[in-house]
Amino acid sequence: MKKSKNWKIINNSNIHQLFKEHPYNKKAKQVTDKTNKTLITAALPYANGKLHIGHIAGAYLPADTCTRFLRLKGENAIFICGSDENGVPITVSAAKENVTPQVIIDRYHEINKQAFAGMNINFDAYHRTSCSDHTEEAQKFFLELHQKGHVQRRTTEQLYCDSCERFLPDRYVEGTCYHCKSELAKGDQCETCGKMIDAIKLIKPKCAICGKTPEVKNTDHWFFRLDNFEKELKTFIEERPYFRDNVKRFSNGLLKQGLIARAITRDLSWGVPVPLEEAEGKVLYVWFDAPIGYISFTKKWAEENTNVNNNEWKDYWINDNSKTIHFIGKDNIVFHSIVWPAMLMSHGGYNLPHDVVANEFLNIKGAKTSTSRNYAVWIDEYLELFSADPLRYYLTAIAPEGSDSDFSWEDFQTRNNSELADNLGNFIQRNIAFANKYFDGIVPSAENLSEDAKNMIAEIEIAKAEIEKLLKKHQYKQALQRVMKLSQSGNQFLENEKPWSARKDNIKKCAMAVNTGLKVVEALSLVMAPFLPESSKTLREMLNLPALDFSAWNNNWQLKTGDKINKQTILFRKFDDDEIAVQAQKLE
Ligand code: B3M
Ligand code: ZN
Repeated sequence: MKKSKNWKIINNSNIHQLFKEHPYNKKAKQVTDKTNKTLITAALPYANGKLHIGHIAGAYLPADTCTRFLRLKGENAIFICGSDENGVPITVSAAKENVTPQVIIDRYHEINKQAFAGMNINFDAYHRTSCSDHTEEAQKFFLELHQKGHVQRRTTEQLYCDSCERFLPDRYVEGTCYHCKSELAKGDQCETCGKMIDAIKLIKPKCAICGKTPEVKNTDHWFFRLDNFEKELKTFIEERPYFRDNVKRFSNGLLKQGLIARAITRDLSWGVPVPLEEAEGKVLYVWFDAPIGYISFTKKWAEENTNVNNNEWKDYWINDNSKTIHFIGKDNIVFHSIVWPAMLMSHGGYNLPHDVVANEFLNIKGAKTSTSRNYAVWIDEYLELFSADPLRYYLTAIAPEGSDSDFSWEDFQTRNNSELADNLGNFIQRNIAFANKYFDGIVPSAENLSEDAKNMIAEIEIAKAEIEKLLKKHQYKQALQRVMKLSQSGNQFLENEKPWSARKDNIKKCAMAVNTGLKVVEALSLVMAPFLPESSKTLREMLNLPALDFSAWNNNWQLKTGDKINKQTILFRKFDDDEIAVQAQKLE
C-alpha cells in the first residue's frame, strides 16, 4: 500500500480572479442544494512534463472560457482539475533521470500550476492523484465495481523483460503499430493513429528501458466488463446528439467494433494499489484511477471551500439538475465517452457526463508538437516574455475545434498586431481618448441619434445574443470572431461619424458619436471577458466601472451620460519582428 503522504493541501488562492466574491463564499445550506449546478473539468495533465500551447488550446483554455462565461451568466459553475500523477510515463521518466517518481511529480505539479495561473486559467481546485484521499476514493470505486461483479480476474499473457526483471505494461514497451505501421506505438495506444494497442500484437516490441526484446509470460489481471455496458452506452451516446462530431464518430466507431473487457490493473509499484489481498504488487491502471479524480477533487474542493458539512460535492455528482462537462483532447475521447461513463453506470448513483467537449490537435507549422524533440512552445517560457491575453486570443482564434489547426509565431504576431492591437485596442483607445480630449473624460450626452448610431446600438444587443448562443454551443472560435466583428463595426461607425472633425463644427454630433462609441466599448468589456479576462479587467478600470462579478452578463449596461471615465492605457502592444524571430528560431 502506497504510504499515505501528509500532503500540504493545495491552497486555492487562484479562484477566478474575475469573481473575487465567489458565489460559494455564501453560507452553503445545510442540506445539499438541488439548484442547477455545472461541473467543468479538464483532462488531468500528467505531472510528467511541462505544459505547451497544444495542451492549453486542447482543453484548458476552452474550459476556462466556458467557466468564466457560465459565472457571468449567474450559473453555479466550478472548474475542477489536477495533476495525473500515476501511470507508466512518470515511472519511465524517473528511471531515465535516475530519481524517484515523487521527484518528477512534485516538480511538474508545481510548474504546471504556475503555468495555468500565468495564463489566468483559474481552477476552483487543482489537486493531485497521488494524494491519499484520491487513493482511497479510487480504491472504494474499484471495490464497488468488483462487488457488483463487473470486474473479473483473468490470467493474461504480458510482455516481460528478463533483464529488467519486470513486466512491461503500457509505455514500458514500444514497437510498430499493427493498425497503421507507425513506429510510435506504445503498449497501450498508438501515438500516431490514436488506436488502442494490445501490446502482445505489437510488431518488433522492445523494452522502453533497456531496449531488449521482451518475452511473453502469464500474469493475473482484473478486467472491467466494459462489454456489459454496450447497450446502455449506445443509449448514452444517442441521448447526446449535441456531442461534437469527433466524439460521436470515435464512440460509435468503438461501439460498432463491439466492446471488450479491459484490463484495469498493472504490474507496477507506482500508482493506486489494487485493494485485494490476492493482487499484491499490482496497481490500478492509470486510466481507471485518473477520471475518478474528477470526483475526489470535487470532494476536496467542497472540504476547502464550503462549510463544514462538505456535502456540496453531491450538488454536482448526485443531482439531476447538475451537468458535468469534460474538456479533453481527441486522444482522450474513448476514455471519456465510453470507459468513464460505463464505470459510472457500473458504480451507480453518480451523474453521467452531460457533454464531452473534445478538441483536435494543435500543430506547429504543420508538424505535431513533440515533447521529446522539444518541438513545442512551452507556456512557462512564453510567459517570461509575453502576457496571457494575446496567447489566449490567438489559441482561441485558431482553436482546433473541428479539425487540427496550426500555430506559427509569424501568424501569432500578425493577428496580435492587426486584430488585437489595430482593431480591438485601437477602437477602445480612440473612444476613451476622444472622451478625455474633447469632453474632459465625461461621457457626453447623445441627442438626435444618427441612423448609424441607432444601428450601432442595435448591433450591441444582437452581437451579445449571438456570442451567448455560440458560447453555449462551445463554439469559442466563432464566438470570439463575433466579438471582433462588433469592434470592427465600432471602428466603421467612427469612420462614418468622424467625431474628430465633427468636434470643430458640430459638437453635439461629436458628443453623440463618442457617447455611442463608449456604449460599444462597455459592451466589449463584457463580451471579451471570458476570452481576455486581464484586458477586460483593465478596460473596466479605464471606464471607471465596477469589476465584472457573478451574473454580470444579465445586468443592464452601466455607463451613463455625465459619468467620469479614466485615461486610456495601451491594452495590446504590438510585437516587433525581431522578438518574434527569436522565438520562431527556437523551433528550427
Ligand atoms: N492524464 C492526459 C493525457 O492523456 C491524461 C488525462 C486524464 S483525464 C482523467 O493527455
Ligand atoms: Zn528491459
